[in-house]
Amino acid sequence: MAGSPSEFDDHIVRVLRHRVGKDERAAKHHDWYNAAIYALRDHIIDDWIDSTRRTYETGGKRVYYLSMEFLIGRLLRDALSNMGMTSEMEKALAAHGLDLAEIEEFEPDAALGNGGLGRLAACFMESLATLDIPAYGYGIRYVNGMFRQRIDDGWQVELPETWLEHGNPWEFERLESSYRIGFGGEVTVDGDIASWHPAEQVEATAVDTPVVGYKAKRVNTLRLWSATALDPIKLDAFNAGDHFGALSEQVRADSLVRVLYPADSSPAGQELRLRQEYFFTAASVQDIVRRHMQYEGDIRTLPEKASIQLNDTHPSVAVAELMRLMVDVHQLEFNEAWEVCRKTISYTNHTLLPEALETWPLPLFERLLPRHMQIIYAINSRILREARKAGCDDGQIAAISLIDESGERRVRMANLAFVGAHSVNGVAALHTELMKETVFADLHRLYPSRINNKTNGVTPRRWLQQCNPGLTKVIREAIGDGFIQDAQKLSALNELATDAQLGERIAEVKRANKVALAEHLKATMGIRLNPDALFDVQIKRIHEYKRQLLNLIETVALYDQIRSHPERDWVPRVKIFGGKAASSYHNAKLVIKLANDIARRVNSDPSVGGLLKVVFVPNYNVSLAEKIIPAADLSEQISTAGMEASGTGNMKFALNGALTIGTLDGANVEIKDKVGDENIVIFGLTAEEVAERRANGYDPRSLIEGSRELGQALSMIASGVFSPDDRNRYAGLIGGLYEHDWFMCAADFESYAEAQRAVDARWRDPAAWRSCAIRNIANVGWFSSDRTIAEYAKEIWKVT
Ligand code: B1N
Repeated sequence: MAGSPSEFDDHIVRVLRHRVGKDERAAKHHDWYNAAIYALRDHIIDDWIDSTRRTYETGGKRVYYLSMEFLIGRLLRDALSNMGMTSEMEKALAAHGLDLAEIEEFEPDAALGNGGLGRLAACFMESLATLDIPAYGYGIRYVNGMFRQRIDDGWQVELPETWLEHGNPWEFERLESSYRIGFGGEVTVDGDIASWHPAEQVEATAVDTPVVGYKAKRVNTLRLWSATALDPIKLDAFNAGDHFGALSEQVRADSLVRVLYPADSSPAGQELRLRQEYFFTAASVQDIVRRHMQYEGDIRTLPEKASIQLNDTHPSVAVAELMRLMVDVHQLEFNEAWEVCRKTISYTNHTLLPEALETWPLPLFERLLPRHMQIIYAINSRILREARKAGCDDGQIAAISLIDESGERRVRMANLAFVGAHSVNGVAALHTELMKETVFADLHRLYPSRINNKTNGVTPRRWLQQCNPGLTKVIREAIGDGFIQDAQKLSALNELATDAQLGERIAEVKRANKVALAEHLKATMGIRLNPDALFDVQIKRIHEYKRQLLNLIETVALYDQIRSHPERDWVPRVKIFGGKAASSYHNAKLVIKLANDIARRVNSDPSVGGLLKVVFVPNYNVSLAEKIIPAADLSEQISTAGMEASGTGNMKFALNGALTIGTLDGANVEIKDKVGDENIVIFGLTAEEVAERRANGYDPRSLIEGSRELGQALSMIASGVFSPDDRNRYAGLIGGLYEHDWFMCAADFESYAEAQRAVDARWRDPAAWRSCAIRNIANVGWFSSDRTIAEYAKEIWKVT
């Protein structure tokens, strides 16, 4: 209570004084923010040290999650909530006239990731701690994470995000955990011992962040590497007057951890990216091996004590680095080392888009990592011999090879990860089946038991309890709070699916969340939204395969219909879009401009009378997702079937009571199985049908010409109705649909539009809509990342 300072309040005030250096009267909000985190951190540290000690004492196996991205977002609410200290903090701050929600807004998002892959890594870290599994996340401490998106006149502009500007109260630099990372140079051989003499070296230093599990059962470590030059300033050069040259090594080191490549589901391709990948992977593998040798003293027992999970191919050079350490440093015989390597490493694939599979030009790889190149050749000759023995023909051998010989020779990182791992998993059932049939077909024939499925999940703590306290309260009152720890307990709601009172309470919470979002968008964008309209949301990276364009075309068709038939009983809709485009992705950026052009026209057209509003929310990130998802009525998951490996936003929306309109793609297929056909709106071609159409000649032009609604919407866009200032702006984008339409917008349009009208019909029956929302919440508990991680633990890592 205000006025009777609790122990925690005293603690915060002490911290404010002694660590932040302010007294209560002088302290600004930002000082209180720091003090609050430092004070909370003190509690976390005790649990952290306990967890670490427990792992050492029990000598258990540790899981190492290597990921180029960790999209963790803000940590304060998450840590408070999992520590069970939220209300204590609220009271302590209130005693000083401060509001926790307001203080929370001072925390920048740790946006060390692009999208789903990075956010998955963050959910996994939370679930690992919650399940009491000793685990380390390993990645890069990017100084500039994901860029900030500004919308200027409808166009995306990228600005650097300086999340570390005011320091980071969550992190601990570990100077004692530093490793030298080499690049270039040459390899010498003495007897049968090879040694690599790099031409350049930088130092990788660990920076640790605690990851708190639910009820603080365990606190694990997220270890991110920063880079420094071995010789930060060359004094002789400096004294000789070469002031820039004297600092050049530090500049080179800085560049390694400067930026996150803003490419999602596409390869970055530059030398700096390969350097980043090797930098963090080598530091992590050396750290793992050092820890193992310190406690076990024998590298051959590594698989009993360590499981290394590769999050996509970005860290797949780990296979060669681990082999190098075992063979060159610990002098294991190659075959024995290969056994150890395979038993330790496992690999997750996140995309089958052919353009997204990482390969590196062989000359570049060899110049940067000459010893690793030799090791890769040695692995390749073993694998190809095995393949010959198994009866593979030349075509199959070429597909299995770690070197792509079809053009300029390139190293295939996915093949390297596949052969170096004992487990290769996909992220949803459909995706895993497609892995076996397409990209990995030949490797799968050679190693038929290696591919397995681990359908993605999301943490119910962040994506229900913390982002939607209103809904959490209603559910708790209905079925108790066991669902926070075991999300499958949400199924108890099934019995209440037609309970009018519960339906009403959930609808009230949804409305309150919509009002809160509308207020936020009013304050940040100046737009006015009707909270009683259907909030229809598509938030995710902008990518042609995700088909924001299909949604926009349908929006235009709807706009046209409303204008022509204003007397009809239209369901008022708010179309919400958000997402970033890779800076070099022309069409994705054009889609953002189109969304904004359509919004400007539609929102100012009096003839639609507020029945339709279009909003493009700038700078979509984790914190915005936490505000938008609880306010959504309809979740757009409309990728071309076969192209979205899983999706995880789809799970978050359903968990918050939104209905899904979606294709049979990625995890949508499994969501449909769990919630039931009646509680999801499915449309469009199946993955099989898409493949078949592509194979047998697909003619979008005749389809477009055969559909009045589609043809009209397209010609409105193409002819400049939404871009009077530049009538040709969209001619190329729309023209492409007539010519090839690789993503099958034309093929799916009719079915999508029809599905949208079915959504309208359902919306008109509030009782039916509410029970459908309840059934979604009740049946998506399986998509908890706790379930996913439990499967990895049991079937891949063999940890309990
Ligand atoms: O990984 C997510 C999935 O839910 C999504 O369907 C999938 O698109 C996403 C290169 C990627 N796949 N590939 C990437 C990210 C960054 C990069 O540089 C590829 N992201 C995904 C989680 O499984």
